[in-house]
Amino acid sequence: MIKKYFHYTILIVFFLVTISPAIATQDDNTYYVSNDGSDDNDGLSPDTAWQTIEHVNTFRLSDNDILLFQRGDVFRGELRLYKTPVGVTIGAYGDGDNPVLAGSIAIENWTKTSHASLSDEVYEADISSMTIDDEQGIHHLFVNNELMTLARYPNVDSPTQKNWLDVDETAGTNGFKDAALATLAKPDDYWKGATLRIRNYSWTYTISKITSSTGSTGKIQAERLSNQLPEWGYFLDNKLEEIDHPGEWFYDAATKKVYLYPKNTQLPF
Ligand SMILES: [Ca+2]
Ligand SMILES: [Ca+2]
Repeated sequence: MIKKYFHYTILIVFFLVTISPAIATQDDNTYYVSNDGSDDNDGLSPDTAWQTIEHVNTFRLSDNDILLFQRGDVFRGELRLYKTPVGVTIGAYGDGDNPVLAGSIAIENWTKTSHASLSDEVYEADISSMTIDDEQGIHHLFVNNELMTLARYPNVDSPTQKNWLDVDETAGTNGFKDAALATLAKPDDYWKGATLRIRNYSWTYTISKITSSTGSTGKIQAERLSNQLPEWGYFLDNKLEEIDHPGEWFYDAATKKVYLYPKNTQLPF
């Protein structure tokens, strides 16, 4: 069972509201939004504040209106402002820390995973009822504001090579080989669909989807690569079966499940 106070959050967009001076002219309306408000209110005073960004999005503001979020509160969702109206000011009211507009979704329905390939330390959550853009997927997973690590190899605490592997030899266009992968003895195409993150110039990294892999030779083929030369560093992530270390996570878009291996400090569930 997940205790209610224990929140997991997927962060897609995260920013603080920039505080702007709220100077009203005669015809402007000022609207208030507060966690303690209600979307049935008129929003026109702190005592009759709206509650949610979702409601703000359904309301058509007029030119030069002012929209104020209560300090100390966190608002979830995406604030959508259009080209019209113009001159809308967004700011804050009340005391305390500046309000946070977190473009994120809280996941609370975690259970121990039943996935046969994963450690029983791993938890999973079905998010099929949530609206996730399949193209975008999930960019980041936070647990109590701590950024988690997309399931990867080598793990972040690997002692050698500072958690990176290095290319042994270039293998044609978009490919390379590494004996360190061959020693893993993974089946062919084990890494297909995972993500390669490789440093291939002094000033750039390339992030590319893996199109095939060969277990016996440690060959990786990716969608687009250049300069994948010996000794350049890389690691592989976005692979479900690589959740084997606390802090790692993965989102399976096909089954709409998020998997997480929580850190000890993030228990209890
Ligand atoms: Ca190597
Ligand atoms: Ca791992």
